[in-house]
Amino acid sequence: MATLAPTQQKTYFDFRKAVAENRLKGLWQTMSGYHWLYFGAVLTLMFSSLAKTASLFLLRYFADLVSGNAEAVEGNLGKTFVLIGLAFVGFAALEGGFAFLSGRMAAETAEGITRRMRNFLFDHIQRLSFSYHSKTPTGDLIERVTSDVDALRRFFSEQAIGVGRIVLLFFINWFAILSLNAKLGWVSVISIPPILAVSLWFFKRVTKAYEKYQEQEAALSTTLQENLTGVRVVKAFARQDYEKGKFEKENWGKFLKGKILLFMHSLFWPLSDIVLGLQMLGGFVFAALMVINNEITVGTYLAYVGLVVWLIWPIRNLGRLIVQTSTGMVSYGRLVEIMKQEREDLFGGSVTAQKNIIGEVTFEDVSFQYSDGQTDVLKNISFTVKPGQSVALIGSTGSGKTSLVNLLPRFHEYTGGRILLDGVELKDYPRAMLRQHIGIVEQEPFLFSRSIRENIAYGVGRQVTDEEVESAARAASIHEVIIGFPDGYKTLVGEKGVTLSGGQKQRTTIARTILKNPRILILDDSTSSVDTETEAEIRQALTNLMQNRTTFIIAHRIQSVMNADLIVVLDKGEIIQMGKHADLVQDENGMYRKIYDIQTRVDDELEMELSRVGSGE
Ligand code: TTP
Ligand code: MG
Repeated sequence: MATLAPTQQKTYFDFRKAVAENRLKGLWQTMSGYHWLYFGAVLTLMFSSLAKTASLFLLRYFADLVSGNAEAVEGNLGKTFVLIGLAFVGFAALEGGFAFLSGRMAAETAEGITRRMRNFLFDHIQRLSFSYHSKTPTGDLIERVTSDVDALRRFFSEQAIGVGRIVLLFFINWFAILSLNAKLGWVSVISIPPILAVSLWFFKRVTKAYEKYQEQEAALSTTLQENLTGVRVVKAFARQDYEKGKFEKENWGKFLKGKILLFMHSLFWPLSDIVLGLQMLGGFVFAALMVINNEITVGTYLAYVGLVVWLIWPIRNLGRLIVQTSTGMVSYGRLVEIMKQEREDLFGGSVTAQKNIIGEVTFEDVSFQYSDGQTDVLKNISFTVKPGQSVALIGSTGSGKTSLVNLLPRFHEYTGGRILLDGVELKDYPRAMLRQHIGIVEQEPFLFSRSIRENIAYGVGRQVTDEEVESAARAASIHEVIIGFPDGYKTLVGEKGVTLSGGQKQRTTIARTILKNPRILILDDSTSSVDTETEAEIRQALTNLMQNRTTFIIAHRIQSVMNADLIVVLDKGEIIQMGKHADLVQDENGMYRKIYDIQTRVDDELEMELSRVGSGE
């Protein structure tokens, strides 16, 4: 008995813990484990800024020395000059060195957090429910995991650290100016409160605009992704122009929303630059007047000029940063939306892995409705399959056959009645356990862009030998096709490798299911895309496979279902007939008989046609 515990389950930091209502708080929690590194980045940044400020004080001393307002060290002017020169070089080295360290640590923080987040999101997304995936566009998800995570990375590497830098630079330099002269200190910050207020107001507007922009970008990438996925349909229906128009429309939308953003920026920056420029100029004039009035020395003036540049710089950038931060916040919000999604519970359920699954399946008055649906797609379904027996589902398209079998592995939860497996309700089985024991050959076969061997061995979850893979392929009558390829089982499937036909794909997925060796087998239209000869071969393979397994067969051809132990005829989600082939064909007015008649007639005509061609008539 295989164990349920996932063997290589790696645990990532659970970002679902970091989805506080307050985005700032959530971001702080998102940094969990990186707080110290981030602190280190801020600290080294502070040292770097201090070195810069110190060099400006050195400049002040130098100017005062030259203008006779300060004393030389030990009265020795030459020695003092040498010392000043050395100190300048030293401060510059410290400033650069610490700035480098700070940048490294910030990048490390940002890359670390976002790498962890991408891993988490990938894992999280594949654990979300079927219904979530069926209603969420793939392009939108891709956009979030790539572009939004990247916006967040920029936030951590540039903006989060930028806030630290700006606050530090501002206060260090402001205190330095205050220590030079208190009056100068206050004059140089007059314009800051209004600038801050305008920045905050602007921040709110830009956040909204950026949210719209990002949504539009997601719409654009969904359009692109759908177009690429459905490229065959587009070409077959010659709808390139229509698709082009659709893409252009979304692209135009993105252009407009981008323009709004740009316009807001182009309004704000010049305005704030003018105000800050005036502020700086006013400060210079004010300080110059103080020099003339002998209130401060020339050295102090020079130091002030240097310091004020580094006081204005952070203010100027604070506005920019506040705005850029809004993009990080929006992206964070978009990621939180995914993180908040409920995961499918794979391991919850009272049945333990030790339980032996025999394979008796009972439907008791089961009804089912899709979570986003309006009506029941299954109604009053009741029947029992004994262990090892086969039940065939037949019925017109859309009658609910696929929906019915998808309830067994709990892809969806039935909404009424009960389904019992070996007498225990399905809801008591952990989903992972059910899926381990149920093998499905899907209606639309899907192969990964990997080797054929990997595709066949996919569902087993253990090392398999070449012989095992081969015998599964033989049973699915695909072995001959595979060894016909130059690389045999190592042949890649998909974009970089061979393109398999629909029937070949289907048989490969049958081989995959044979190798998995499940207790319960679901064959959803498994012979739909193959010719009659191959169909017969596959049917033989499937008959071997079905032995001693409870099997659900969905098929359109009577020949595929007539040997089943129980045939269920579905119509609009309800069972309209049920029984064995021999009994069902007796009912002249039944749907089964109608299908039977049509198919035998078509088959007979086909046979006659073929024999006529064969005999050269
Ligand atoms: P299916 O169960 O897919 O019908 P089917 O398998 O019998 O049809 P086919 O032979 O073509 O494979 O669908 C039953 C109904 O459920 C149909 O009206 C569409 C609806 N439906 C949803 O509403 N949401 C879904 O996700 C699916 C798959 C179907
Ligand atoms: Mg179907």
